[in-house]
Amino acid sequence: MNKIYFKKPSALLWALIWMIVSIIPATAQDNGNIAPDQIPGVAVYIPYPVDITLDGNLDDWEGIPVQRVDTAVSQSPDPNQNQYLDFSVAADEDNLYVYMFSEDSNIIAGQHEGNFWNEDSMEFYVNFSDDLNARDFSPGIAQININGTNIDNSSVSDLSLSGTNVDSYAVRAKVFETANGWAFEAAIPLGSGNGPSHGKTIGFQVQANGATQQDRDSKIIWSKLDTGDESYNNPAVFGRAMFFEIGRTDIPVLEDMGKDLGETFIDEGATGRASRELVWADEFDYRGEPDRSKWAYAAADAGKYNNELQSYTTTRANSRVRRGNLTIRALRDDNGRWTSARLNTQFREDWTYGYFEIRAKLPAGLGTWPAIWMMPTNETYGGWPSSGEIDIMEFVGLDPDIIHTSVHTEIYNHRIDTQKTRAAMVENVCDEFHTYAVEWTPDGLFFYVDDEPFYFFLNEDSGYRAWPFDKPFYIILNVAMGGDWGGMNGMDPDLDEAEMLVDYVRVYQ
Ligand SMILES: [Ca+2]
Ligand SMILES: [Ca+2]
Ligand SMILES: [Ca+2]
Repeated sequence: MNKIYFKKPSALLWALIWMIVSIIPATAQDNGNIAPDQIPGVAVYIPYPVDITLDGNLDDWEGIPVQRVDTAVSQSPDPNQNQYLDFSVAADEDNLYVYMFSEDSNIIAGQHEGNFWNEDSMEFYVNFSDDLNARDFSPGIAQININGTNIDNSSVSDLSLSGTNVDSYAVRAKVFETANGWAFEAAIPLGSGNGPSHGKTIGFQVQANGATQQDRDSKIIWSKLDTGDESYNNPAVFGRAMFFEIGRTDIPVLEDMGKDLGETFIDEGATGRASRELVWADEFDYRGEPDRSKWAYAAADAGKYNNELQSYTTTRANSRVRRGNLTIRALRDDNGRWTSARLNTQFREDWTYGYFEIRAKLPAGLGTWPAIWMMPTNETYGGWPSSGEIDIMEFVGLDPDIIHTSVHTEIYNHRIDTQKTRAAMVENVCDEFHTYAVEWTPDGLFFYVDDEPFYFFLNEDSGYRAWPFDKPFYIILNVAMGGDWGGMNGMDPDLDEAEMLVDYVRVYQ
C-alpha cells in the first residue's frame, strides 16, 4: 500500500450520489437482486425477510447482492491468496445472516495454537447499539472473528470464535472450503426488540485477515472509515448496514454515514496550524551544542522506569546540531553499554494549549525506541500518570513503519491497560522526514502525521483523572534503547549506533 490516509468525498458529494441512486430504484434491482447493491465501503443493504439455512449450500442466497471488497490496508504479495473477499448480508425476524468468502489458495489454520490472529480468518463487526459513532465496544457492539479451524465442523454451534463481546451472542456458522478458498454462512441473533425494520441502520464491517507468505500479511477491509486496521478497537470506523424490506420500491436514505477523522476533528473544534501564530521554534540552523537557552538535558538514568539500556549524556557524541538538524545518537561502546541523549524544554519553556509540530527522521533497528512527547511541568494532580503524558510519536524498531500515538492519564494508562492509543502504518519513517504534531485545546488532543489527522482524545469533562491537560507541559525528544517495550523482542546484535534527526520543533498558539 502506498499511504494510510484516505480522502473521503465530502458528505455533500455522497448525498448527491445517494440522491441519484435513490431516484432510480428500478435500475438498482434490474439485475434480479432483491435489494440494491452497496455503496462501496460506505453502506450495504440487509434484505429481509429471507430464509437462510446454515449448510454450506448457497442456493438460499440467490438474489441477495454479493459485495466484493478488494481494498486492503495491507495487501498479500501472493496473487492467489487474500486478494479480495466477497460478502452478503440478509436478515429474518431473529437473525442477521452474513456470508463471507475469501479467495485463498493456502488456508493457514491451527498453526499458532490459540493465536488465530496470525492465521487466515474472516470477521464481521456489528453495532446494534444506539450510538453508531461509539468509540468503545459497549454492549450491543461485537467483533466476531471466524478462523479456518472451523472448516467442516460437525455442528454450526460448535465454533472456535474470537473477538470482542463475542460471548454475548450465540453465533452459529457453517464454515466450508470452496474450489478457490473458503467461506461461511453465519447467523448472529438480532436480540429481542431489535428486529428488522425498513431503513433501520446498524454499524457493520467485514474484514479478511490473511496469512499468505507471512503471518498477518494481508488485511482486506470493507469500511472506508477504517484506514488503519483499527476496527477491532474503534467501532466508530465501521460502515453502515440498512435493513431493506424485500419488495419495497422506496430505498432508505442513509442519514448517518459516519465521520472520518478530518470531519471529527472539525466537529470537535480542532482548527489546525494555519489558524495560529508561531510562538516558539528551534529550526536547528546552527552548529554544535543544542541551544541551551531552549534545551535542557535529562539525567543519565531518566529511562530507568522502563528498564531501558542507555544512560543519557550531554556529550556531542550523543547530541549535536549540524546541517540543519538536531541529531540524537544512541551509541554502544566496546563493553556493550549504550549511551544516548534526552533533550527537553523543561525549565526553559512550557505551554498550555497550542499546536506542537516536530519534523523528524527515526532510527531503524531492533531495539530502538525514539520518542517525541510532552510531560507536565508540575505534578499538580500527582505523580505519573495522574498529571498526564502526551506521546506525540513513539516508534519501536521491532515494529517497522508503525507509528504510535498515546495519551496517559490516571484512568487511561498502560499500567492498567486502559491507555488511549493508536498504532498505524506510516511508510518510510526511518528513511524520510515526517511531521508529527499535536493540537492541544481545552476540548481535546488532536494528533497529526504529515498534516493528516491521525488520532484524537477528547476532554470528557469528568475531572483531572481523565483530563489533567489544563496545566503547562514541556517537550521531550529522546532515543531510548531496549527497555520494556523497545527491547521486548531483544536487540539487533549488530546494532551499535542509532540516530534520530530532528529538522525543527515549532510551537503555534
Ligand atoms: Ca445455505
Ligand atoms: Ca492464506
Ligand atoms: Ca532545520
